[in-house]
Amino acid sequence: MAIQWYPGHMNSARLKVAETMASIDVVIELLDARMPEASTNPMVSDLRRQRQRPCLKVLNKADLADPQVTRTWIDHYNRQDGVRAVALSCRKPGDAQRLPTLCQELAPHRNDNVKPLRMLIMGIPNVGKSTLMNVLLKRKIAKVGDEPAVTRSQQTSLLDIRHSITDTPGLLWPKIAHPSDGLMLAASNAVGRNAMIDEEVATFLAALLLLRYPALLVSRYGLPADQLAAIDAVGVIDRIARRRGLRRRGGEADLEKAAKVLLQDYRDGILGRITLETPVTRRLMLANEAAQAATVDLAEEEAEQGELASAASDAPQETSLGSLPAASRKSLSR
Ligand SMILES: Nc1nc2c(ncn2[C@@H]2O[C@H](COP(=O)(O)OP(=O)(O)OP(=O)(O)O)[C@@H](O)[C@H]2O)c(=O)[nH]1
Ligand SMILES: [Mg+2]
Repeated sequence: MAIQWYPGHMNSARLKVAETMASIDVVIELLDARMPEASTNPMVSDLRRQRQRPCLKVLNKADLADPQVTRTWIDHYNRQDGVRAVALSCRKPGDAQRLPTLCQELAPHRNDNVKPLRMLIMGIPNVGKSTLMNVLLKRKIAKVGDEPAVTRSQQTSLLDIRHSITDTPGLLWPKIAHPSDGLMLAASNAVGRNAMIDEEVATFLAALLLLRYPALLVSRYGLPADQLAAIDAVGVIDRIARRRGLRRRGGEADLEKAAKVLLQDYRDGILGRITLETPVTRRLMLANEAAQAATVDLAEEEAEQGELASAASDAPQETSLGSLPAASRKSLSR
């Protein structure tokens, strides 16, 4: 089931941001360094392009992400025309202090006491926007918390006489196009609890970790390194349940509790530094989805032609692919 979460307050927040966009100079688009593209809200570029506002992409929570992959992402973005990207961790306050200078470079005309530089922080829920605001201001003015939708309204403060900064509520978008993006967002705690099923998200995460970070599963949960090929994602969760003694009343493994353990360990960085997507896996995912969509289109076209042909003919014994019911053809062509 595709994950979607767009509660009413996000729609009001989007309208408010559209209004504020008229009176700011630079957007700081906060992305999650563990999944930069999955955490890219398409509404951010739509909103800022309507007002032609420049944007600094900031890959936050870099302390939790795989440093080698973060470098690849930064190179990837900085090769794109008109894009400037940096990685940082709000856990290292010094990191954030270079942002005003970087933003200033994107809006050189706003550089004096009469025209202070006005920065707007945007991004998905729980990515660290309010934390960044507090770090830049060097005092706690915005409420933060490790759950999505903590901030419910915009808040603007002066950094100094030359810079102002606005924090905004986290925004997702009405239809998350790629199912794996929804799962990555949910795994990283950007989606409300009622919009996801922990076991489903943890199974997705376990499959990804088996593929890309098996050594971290071995060291944290004692998975047998020499038998990993025989363990699947559900097997990982089952193993966590047994190792932690998580059992239901009847004695069987409590997979629901084990799923929560895996998700929390990943979110807290206890498993190690993990990035869920790279520029290469992203390209492959998009190519796979396009190929699947093309197969379905082709099958539907064939179905239509088959129906036309059979309507035009009285021959009862037609056996081509086109004569099968659409649903069977879809599963055959996959
Ligand atoms: N490890 C790590 N945690 C961070 C970082 N930045 C923020 N956090 C944590 O992420 C959680 C969410 O932070 P917030 O600042 O409330 O996130 P937000 O984007 O304002 O969230 P909403 O207001 O819900 O949209 C908090 O637990 C922060 O401590 C970071 O760079 N590294
Ligand atoms: Mg916030």
